[in-house]
Amino acid sequence: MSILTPEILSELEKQAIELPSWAFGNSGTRFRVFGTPGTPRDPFEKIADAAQVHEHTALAPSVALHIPWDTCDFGDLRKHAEDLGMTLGTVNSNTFQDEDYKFGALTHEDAAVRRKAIDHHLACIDVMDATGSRDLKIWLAEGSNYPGQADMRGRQDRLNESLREIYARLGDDQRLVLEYKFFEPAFYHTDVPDWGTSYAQVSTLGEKAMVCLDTGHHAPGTNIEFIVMQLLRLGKLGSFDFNSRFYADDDLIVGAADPFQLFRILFEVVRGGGLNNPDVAFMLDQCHNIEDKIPGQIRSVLNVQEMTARALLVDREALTAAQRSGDVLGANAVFMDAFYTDVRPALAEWRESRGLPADPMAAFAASGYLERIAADRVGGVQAGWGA
Ligand code: PSV
Ligand code: MN
Repeated sequence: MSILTPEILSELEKQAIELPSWAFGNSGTRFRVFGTPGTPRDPFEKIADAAQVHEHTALAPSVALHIPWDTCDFGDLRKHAEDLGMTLGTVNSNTFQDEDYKFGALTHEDAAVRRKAIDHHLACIDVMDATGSRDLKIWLAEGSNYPGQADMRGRQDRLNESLREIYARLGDDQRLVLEYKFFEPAFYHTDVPDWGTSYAQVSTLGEKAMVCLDTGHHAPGTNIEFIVMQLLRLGKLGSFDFNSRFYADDDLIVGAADPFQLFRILFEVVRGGGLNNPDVAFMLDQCHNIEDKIPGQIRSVLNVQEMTARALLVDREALTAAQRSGDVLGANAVFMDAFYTDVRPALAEWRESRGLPADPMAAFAASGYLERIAADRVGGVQAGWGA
């Protein structure tokens, strides 16, 4: 008998993780962006690569777009995605790569710059209308570098005004998710640095505004699962950007840096009713600096699946009993037993029973897809940050 019960398997079967289109383009650090043979030259090729992740895992049926990086005919892109069995997901705005935004965008002192930034978001909502996307994700690279440089209070007020205008344009079935990040590119203050600020802002907008939690956007040592618990409790956890980090916003493969932290986060997701809950979108925000992009994404979605399985294995009854009776070590043992359970053989068997490869990494490597795109995608400009 498999260690994964039919109840657990039915939860795992419903799991869907959105891939970031930008993961398939070239990325790097501020020192160097490395190219890879076969890197997509346009959004159509990015979607084709994302479809490979889904084909081998049945875990990743949608792709998030970044505007303007993925600008194209969105009707055609939608059709292309649907032909490949994929959908277009979250639309990410970008107010961090334009000269006018040096001192801010939605918070800028100058009304003309704010207008331009708001209009960009309204254009993103037009994209959502064309792609059928539900969520607009806003991450703002806004803040200041020196004490006294900026009126932090005024910026918070202007941010709220700008967000209200964007929110007002959302359709009935559309949402806005506001992502926070504690620093970078600003080094002294950031306008949306933490979940509390994001929550304070989105709470004034309405029900269709939620918080986006990027797992790489906290100070070292932050108890991220506590934030997950609190946002779920408040009904304001709109989405995750999953990745992992050793130092700052490293954007590494999910679960690579701290698998136990991923387990703790997913346990709170399960505990708080966030698993397979349409209100809580699971996305990856991970960029590959040196590893092959498609298998990198396959590894990430499998890591999320494995840790979800382990989180579902926690004996909740035994845990609650131990918690209630003050059995500190007993409660911890129940928790750790699930974390230390190797679910990989059971997942491989289950995959095979569904007509999927037991080992998606090996199956993708054997498929020859990477060699094919390296041979076919000759000429043109490889996509990367800014394209
Ligand atoms: C910012 O660091 C971020 O996490 C946001 O989600 C951006 O949209 C994304 O990275 C891509 O640069
Ligand atoms: Mn992110």
